[in-house]
Amino acid sequence: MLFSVLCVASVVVLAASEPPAVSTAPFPDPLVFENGEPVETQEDWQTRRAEMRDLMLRNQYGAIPSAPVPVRLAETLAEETQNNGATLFRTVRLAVGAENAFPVRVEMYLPAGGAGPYPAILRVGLGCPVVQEINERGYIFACYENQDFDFDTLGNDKIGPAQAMFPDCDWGSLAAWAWGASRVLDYLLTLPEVDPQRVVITGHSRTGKTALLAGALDERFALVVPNGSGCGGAAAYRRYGPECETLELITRPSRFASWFHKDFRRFADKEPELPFDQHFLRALVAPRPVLSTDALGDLWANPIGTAAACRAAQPVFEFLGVSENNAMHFREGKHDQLPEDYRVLLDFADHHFFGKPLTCTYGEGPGEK
Ligand code: GTR
Repeated sequence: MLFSVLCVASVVVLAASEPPAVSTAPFPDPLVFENGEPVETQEDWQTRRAEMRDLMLRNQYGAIPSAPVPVRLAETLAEETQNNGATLFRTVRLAVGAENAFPVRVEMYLPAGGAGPYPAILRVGLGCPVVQEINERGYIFACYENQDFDFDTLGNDKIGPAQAMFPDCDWGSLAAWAWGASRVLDYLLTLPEVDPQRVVITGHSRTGKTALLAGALDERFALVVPNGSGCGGAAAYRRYGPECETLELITRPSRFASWFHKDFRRFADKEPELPFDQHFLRALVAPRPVLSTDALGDLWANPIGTAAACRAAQPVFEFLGVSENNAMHFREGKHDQLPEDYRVLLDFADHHFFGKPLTCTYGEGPGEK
C-alpha cells in the first residue's frame, strides 16, 4: 500500500507497511494503576496522573527539564496599531536562560484601546488568519517561533538551543517546543493585559501535537486545543484509520524520528505493546477542558484515531465530574487551521470562561462509538 505525502515543493512517496493488525487492541485503562490497583479517590488520580505522565515522557517524548529557567524581555522589536484600530500588535524578543540565554521571537495581538486583563490564546508557531476577530471578541492572540527552541529538521537532526542548554535531557523536538510554550507563558503571565486564569494553548499539525503535550504537562494552561494534531498528538496508535500516518512512518530516521525520544521507534508495528496511548495525554489535561479540532478529510491525521482516543479518555473526565470538558470537533475538509476552527475554539472558550451557551456539538466524531 502506498501513501503519497505532499512535502514543501516535492512529492514524497512513502511505502507504508501493511496496516498493522492493531485496530481492535484494547486501550490501557487510565483509571487502573500499572500494578493493577484501581483509581478510587481524587488523591489516587493525582498519583495515577503522575504515573501516566512519566510513561508518556519516558517512552515517547523524552524528559522535560524541571529546573526553573529565567525568562526576560530582551527587546521590543515593533509596536503598532493594526486592523483599523482593533489590534495593538507587538513583537518582542525574549531571552530564555541565565548565562548563554537564547532569543525567542513572540508576536502579540492585543485588543486595542482597553487595559484588560483579557483571556489569551497562545499558539505554538507563528501566524493566524483571524486576528482581528479574536481581538474583537476580547481575546489576546500570541504566538511564538517554536524553532527558536529546537530546529525542525527532516532527517538530519541538529541540537537546538533548548537541548544545548540541558545536555543531559533526552527530549525530542516536540518536548522542547512544549517546554518552550511554558517559557513563553512565563513571560505572558508577567503582563497586566493577560488574564492568568484564562490562557488557551493551541497549534496545528506538528505544533498541534506540541500544544496538546504542553497543555497536558503545564496546568497553567486553562484550555487545550490541538488542531489537526494526528499521530503523536490526539490520535490513538491503536486505532489507525485509512491512509493515516503510523508510528512506523513518523519515527523513520529520514522523517520525524527527532521529534520523539530516540528509542520510541522500538514500538513501530508493536502498538499493542505501548504502555499508554494518546488518550492518556488527553486525560492528563483533566479536569481542565480539552478540545481537539480536526477535519474529516484529513486522513493522514487519522480522525478515526482522534475520536477513539477522545472516547477512551472520557472515563477520567466522568470520574472527575467534568464530563463536558472532553470535547472534539470535526469539520468537513482538509488539513488546516482555518477561521472556522478558531471560531469553534472561541465559542468553546467563551462557554468555559464566561458561561456563554455552546454553539455546536462538541462530542461527535467518526468511527465506532
Ligand atoms: C507531516 C507529518 C505530520 C504533521 C505534518 C505537519 O509531514 O507527517 O505528522 O505533523 O507534517 O506538521 O504539517
